[in-house]
Amino acid sequence: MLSSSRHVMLPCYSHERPKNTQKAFAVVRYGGEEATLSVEDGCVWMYLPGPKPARYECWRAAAITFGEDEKRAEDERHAGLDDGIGWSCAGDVLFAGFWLDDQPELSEAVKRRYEALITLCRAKGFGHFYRMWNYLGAINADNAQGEERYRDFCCGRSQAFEAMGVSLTDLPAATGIGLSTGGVAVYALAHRETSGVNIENPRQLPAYRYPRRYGRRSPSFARGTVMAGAQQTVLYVSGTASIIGHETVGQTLAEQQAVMVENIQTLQKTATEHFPELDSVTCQSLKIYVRHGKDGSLIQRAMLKIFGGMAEQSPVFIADICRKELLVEVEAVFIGQ
Ligand code: 3EB
Repeated sequence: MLSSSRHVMLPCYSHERPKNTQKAFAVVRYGGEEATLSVEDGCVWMYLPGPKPARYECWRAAAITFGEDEKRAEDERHAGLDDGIGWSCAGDVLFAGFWLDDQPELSEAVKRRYEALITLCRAKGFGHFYRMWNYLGAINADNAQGEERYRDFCCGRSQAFEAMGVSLTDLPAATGIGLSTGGVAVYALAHRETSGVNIENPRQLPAYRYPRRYGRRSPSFARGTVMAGAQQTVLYVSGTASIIGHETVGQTLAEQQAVMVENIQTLQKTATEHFPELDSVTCQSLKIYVRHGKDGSLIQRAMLKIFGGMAEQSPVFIADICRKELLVEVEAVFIGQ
């Protein structure tokens, strides 16, 4: 029987602008003043403003099932910029993202852009989202109505998923983090056939069930997604912070780090119940967000020691985090085989 190959996208980080983007679906740059979106030679370029030096995140496809139709992965990428959404796809994987200019209130505009993103991905044949990122300027500031911009954003995102018929248990893993300036940058990894298997952390309430005191609408994301293949299984861990149940725990960096690490480990352990191959994993990458730059190297050293992986693949970003009291948040990609 002909077995068909399956792919996912993986990030590769560099200080230098990636030279060979022949097979890249997207390059996201963090740092600098520019807030732009463009598509060139089949690759989406997204520039997010932030402290320098800049870091580049380059997205390429990796096979998790090596099928007899592997050449499909070598298919020419199709890419474009439609309705303000930059997209690039080949075979079974697609990257798509947009920039939303800053608005006095976010929810309505976020709802419309999210709906447009979901509509476009579905129209291209990639209706399954397995990982998303959300970057918001002034994330902890209040809007004109006195509502925190993160909560305002969460409302529009939640309404969009609901309107598009994405059920709470099918939400992708995600990150929601601040940007130094500007509106909202969103990008997504979508798949032709599967959005993977969602994993929740038994120590944490699912974010989509957070009580009303955290906002009109709960944050829409899963704690993690597993994309399983015959040869490799990838666990995408959402932005993870020092939250137990729905409450922030710990005031110091050390306390928050300990709870956060345990949350990531618990998520991996829970994923292992369904995917034993995740029992022993390689850390493909980490993205470390610290509220205060001075905490960066300490956290990075600790994370590399605990999770392994390469420093180059575990960049630190100085950013505001969606709860004012949170000092650190970490996301991860683990690979088991
Ligand atoms: C939390 O657990 C911390 O709004 O997309 C982590 C990951 C967080 C994603 C999002 C928010 C988001 O609630 C914050």
